[in-house]
Parts: sequence; structure tokens; C-alpha cells
Amino acid sequence: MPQEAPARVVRELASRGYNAEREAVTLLSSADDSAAAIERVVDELPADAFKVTRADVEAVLDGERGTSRPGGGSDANAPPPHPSVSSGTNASNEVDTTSNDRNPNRSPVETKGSGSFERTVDEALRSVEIAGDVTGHSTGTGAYDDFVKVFRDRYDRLGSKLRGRVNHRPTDSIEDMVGGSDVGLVGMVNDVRSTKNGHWIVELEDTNGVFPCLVTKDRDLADSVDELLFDEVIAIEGTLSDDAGIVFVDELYFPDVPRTYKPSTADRHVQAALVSDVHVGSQEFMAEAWTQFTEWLHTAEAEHVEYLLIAGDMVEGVGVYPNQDEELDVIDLYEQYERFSEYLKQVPGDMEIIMIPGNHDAVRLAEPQPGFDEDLREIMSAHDPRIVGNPSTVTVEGVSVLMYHGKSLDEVIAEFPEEKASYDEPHKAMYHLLKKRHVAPQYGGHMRLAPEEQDYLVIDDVPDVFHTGHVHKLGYGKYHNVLAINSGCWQEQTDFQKSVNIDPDSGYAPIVDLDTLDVTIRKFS
Ligand code: D5M
Ligand code: FE
Ligand code: ZN
Repeated sequence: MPQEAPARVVRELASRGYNAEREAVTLLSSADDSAAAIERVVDELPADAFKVTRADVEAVLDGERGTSRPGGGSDANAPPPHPSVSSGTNASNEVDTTSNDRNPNRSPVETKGSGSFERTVDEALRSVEIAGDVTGHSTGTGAYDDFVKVFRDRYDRLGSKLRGRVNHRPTDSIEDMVGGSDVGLVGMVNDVRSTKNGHWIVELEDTNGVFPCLVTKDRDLADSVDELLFDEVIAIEGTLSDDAGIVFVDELYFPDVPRTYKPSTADRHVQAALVSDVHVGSQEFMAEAWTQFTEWLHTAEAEHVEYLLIAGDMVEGVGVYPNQDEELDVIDLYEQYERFSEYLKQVPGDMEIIMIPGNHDAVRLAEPQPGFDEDLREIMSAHDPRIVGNPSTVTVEGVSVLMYHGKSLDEVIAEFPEEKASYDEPHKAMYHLLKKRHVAPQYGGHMRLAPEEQDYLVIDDVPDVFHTGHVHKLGYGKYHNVLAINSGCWQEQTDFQKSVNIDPDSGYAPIVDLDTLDVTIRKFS
């Protein structure tokens, strides 16, 4: 029988619920009859095992040779295919002493190039901390008061970043000031409208009321008006009109990231793969590309890739978009997660996986989205991923990574001029979220917001890396030294995407050096 490709062995084992050591895979794929060997190995595994080791495979392969040795008679005389406990070890010992090519310390297949590499990692060097995760803390009931609370929290936290820049006057006291006074105001954008002369009125709201602010079209500032989203918090400085009815804006400030921001880096050479939008269960899910990726993770080239971050849309989900069921490969939602878990098992067992949900996942759509519930965690437990909410800040060996699925990017791209944000350059849309220090400012429209005690969507601390997905386009770059990466996807173009001319970047894995924040893009399709 021809030798099986390691990928097929991995898939076979995964479909039975097992992860495998690399050497176990290479041994199985070079076995005389891989399919039978897999069956035997799986049969012999203890009930609580989820990983196939080299020793497991050797025990079986050696046992098989033992039973078919010349003089051993026909199969009828051989031990039964499901031997009792004693036969496994005995057979193994027998063959170990009589054969050179099954030396457990130096398996011959180990030298066969790319497939034979064994990762050596020191898990003690790792560290992962999670912050800003709503999971387990959700209190919102959806009542009006909750919305007041969350917007108040947003205003307070983003406002405090702006108070140092302007001398804030509460809106209700401005109208009592003398015309011509200098005015500073920190407010949430309540409305943006143009006047008949082509100027802009930006209505800002604070805790006391609203006040109109005029940006004239001939000012450079008019360019910033293009970038405003409702409900974001900004500050302005200007001059009060003679009748104290409006402020003529001279300066406009976003909370922003300081230009001098110095990101933290890891103390050793270690890498993270940043992916998203796997969409298992969709007919367009690219199983081959994913398997190529996970196979690559087993090679020497990927030895330093110790973290895998997945920014949402693990599965295709059910009923996410109209007529989506026509493109489903797996109809049942739980089955989709079971499949997804199989694909996770292809990832080297030592790797640390951290994931957040997206809009296709089986959690509430309103953001912040809590991490998966107990049932789904159980289904995905084989590789023991860390499951956190969307968004969350994951600090990996000192490097803080703000993970956010990216639903708001659709809105930023739709509302901003092409040169400021587009599907072809999704990282530029991310820059605006960093500038606003909020991952999804605009409530209503496309965005659903779950009211909580605090606004989990505020970017309180500047992250070192900002990781999103959702728009299925690959793009990365630095904004004030913060690395912004929008990972592509593992799904081919869907009919919907065809109809709106979205050409997805499928089968890419951006790899980040955590010691330098350099990025390498790997393609697997
Ligand atoms: O979204 C992938 C991208 O495609 C994202 O930019 C939204 C867009 N998309 C995909 N399907 C639809 C439908 N049916 N309506 C509107 N926008 C859509 P994802 O969330 O991964 O499907
Ligand atoms: Fe997606
Ligand atoms: Zn999405």
C-alpha cells in the first residue's frame, strides 16, 4: 500500500478525536498499511487518551510485525486483533531487541525531511494574561438605565484622556459665557450635519447637555469631520460666537495613541500566528489550506511559533445572513464546532491557542461578546484553548495584543472616504479605531451594543498589537508604533461576497515575532 501523506493521517486521527505527536504521524504514514495501523493504534489507546504518542504507534507496529513473523503460522494462530494488556508490551519488547530500525530513540523516518521534525519548546518560558474580558461579568439587562451607564462610562474614560488637552467647560455653562470667549469642550459626537454653505456642525454632548460646534469648510479641520463617527468622544477648542450660541472650532482632538508610544516586546525569540475567520461548516471552508498551515506548524521553520491567536468566526454558524443555509456544508451548529475542534487538533499539542468569538459564532451578537459557553468549551476542549470574550486584551510574554473580531470595520469602511479606509487596506480602518481609542464607537447602524456596567469596547491602555479579522482581507501596518493586523480568512469567496465584489484573502497566516514585532506572511493555498 502506498505511503499515506502525513496530513491524511492527521485528519484520520483527528476525525476520531485524537491529537498526535509528530513522530507518531510520521511512523503511521510510513507504515506498510497506514489505514490498518491507525485502526490498531486507536483501538489500543486507553479510554482517557487524546494524544497518540510515538510509543503508542511503536507498540502497535512492533506488535504487528511480531504476529506476522515467519513460523508464526497463519493469522488464525496470531493473537486476536484486540489483544489483552499483556501482548502489547511483550510484543514491543521482543521486536525492540531484534530489530535496529525501530529504535525508539532514533526512528528512521525521523530523518525524512520536512515531515520528521520534532518541536522542542520550553513551556515554562511562556506567559499569558487576559484583561478586559466581559466573560463571566456580564450584568446588562438591556434596560434604558444600562445604556445610560455604559455611555457614561465611555464618556468618563475617554474624556479623561482628553481633559489634559483642553480646559473643559460643561455644555450648560457655555451659553452663560461672554461672546468671544475661548472654549474647550470634551464631548460625545451626538450629530454631524452640513450647513447650506458647506460648513459642518458637530453637536457634542457631555453629561450636562449638548452644544453645537461649527467647523468651517476652509479649515484643515474639515478633513477630520470626515473621520467622525457618532458616539465617539473627542475634544475641541474654539471661540464662542457673539450670541454664545455656537463654538467656532479651532482645534479638534481625538483620544489617540501618543506618537511616541513604545511597544513592549518579548524577552526571547518567540512567535505568534494571528488568524481569524476559519468558517468551518461552510462549503467554502478551505480544509486543505488549513491542513497545510497546521502541517507547517509542525516543521522546523515554525518551531518558534508557540502561540495561535484566532480572532473570531471559528465556524460558519447558522442563520447569520439570509440564505446562508444554501452554502452550509455542516447544517448543525454543534457539529460545526465539533469539526472545528478536529481542525484545532491538527495544531501542535504544545501550542497555546487563544480565541475570541465573532459574529458567526454561537454567542450573543451584541458586543462585548462573552467567550463560548460551557457546552461549546467542552466540544472544543481537546486542544485546551483559552476562550475569552470579544474584545479581550491578551498579553503574551509581555506583548499586549488587543483581539477584536472587527465587525465595526465594515462601518468605518462604509462611512469613510476610500483613501482613509477600504477593504483593500483594512489596517487603515483599524488605525482609526486606535485613534478613537474605541473598537466600535458607533451604536445603532451595523453595530449592536450590549449595555454593561462599563464600556468594554474602550481601548483604555494602548496595545502593542491590535488584531482583528471579519472583513476577510489581509492587511497590516503600524500606527504610532502599534502593530495593526487584520488577518485574512480560511474561506473562499462566498456568493454574497461575489455579488458585492469582495475578493477575500484566503489561506494566509501572519506570523508576528514577539521580540521585534516584525511580521511574516505565510500563504497556504
Ligand atoms: O464577513 C465577511 C465580510 O463580508 C464582512 O466584511 C461582512 C461581509 N458580508 C458577508 N456576508 C454578508 C451579508 N450577507 N451581508 C452583509 N455583509 C456581508 P463575515 O462576518 O465573516 O461573514
Ligand atoms: Fe468572517
Ligand atoms: Zn465576521
